[in-house]
Amino acid sequence: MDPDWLPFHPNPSKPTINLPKGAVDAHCHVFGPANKFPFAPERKYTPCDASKEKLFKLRDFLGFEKNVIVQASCHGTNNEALEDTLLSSNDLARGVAVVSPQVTKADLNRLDEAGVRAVRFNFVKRLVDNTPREIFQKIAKTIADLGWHIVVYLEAQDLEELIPFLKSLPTDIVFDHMARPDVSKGLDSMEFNLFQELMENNKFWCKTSCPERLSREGPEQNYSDILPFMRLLVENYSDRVLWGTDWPHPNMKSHMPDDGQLVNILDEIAPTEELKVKLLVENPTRLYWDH
Ligand code: 0GY
Repeated sequence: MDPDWLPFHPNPSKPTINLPKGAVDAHCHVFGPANKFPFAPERKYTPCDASKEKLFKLRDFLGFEKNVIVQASCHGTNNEALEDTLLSSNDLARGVAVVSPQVTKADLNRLDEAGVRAVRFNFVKRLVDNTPREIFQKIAKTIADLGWHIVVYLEAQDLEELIPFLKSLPTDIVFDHMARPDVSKGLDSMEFNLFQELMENNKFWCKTSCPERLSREGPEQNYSDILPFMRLLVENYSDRVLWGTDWPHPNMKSHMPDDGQLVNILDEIAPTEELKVKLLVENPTRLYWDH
């Protein structure tokens, strides 16, 4: 692993809030193990191993029932670790894959069978090389036939330029981590207003996740500066929001979050039982299991 890599928390605290039955951690990853599922040669970072066994143990410990596992850039377009995890999950996991334009119908059908329901388009420059839009368009067209959707990872400053492209895609779109708002610009920034305008359109969903990446205040202040962003989206778009731990928290440099603390934050951003059920159960179930 990279010399400055921060491994996931060795013993997170037990959440003090109760999660609703059937709760889904809708954004997490598996890494390797590298001796079985090597990382991609084109990767921008080399993480620690984060196995399916550790992920399932954390799921149970935190009180979740299911996972949505997102293919991370360090595995490139080789989805074998993801597929292996889905197949050993007892139908308790679904996947978001990353595929190349050469992907065959047979590959897609096999991934679908294993539990993949989406592809991810990554626009974060520190994580991936640029992919021409025509290639994403081609992939989008192919996966739309399967009833899959598209998950996009981008940063707030790149949103405006990408809007026409995102609107042109033929499936629902899910934004990772609220499209990474800049907390220092406040709730009323041009970028966050644009993002909310997009969210008015039923085609768009978002994950109200990753306070640990977006907060400037950090865990000592319970990430309080980013919580108003999360809560606003949960309250205003309650039928199209998802939540995830982001375990094992790749590329965190400032600190490694305690997953139990991240779960407790749900009480701040989804303060009623009704909002929690939508965010953690109904929405992810509709998108990943009812399809
Ligand atoms: C996340 C965030 C990050 C990494 C990746 O695919 C990835 O490598 O998504 C990040 O570094 O911000 O969602 O895991």
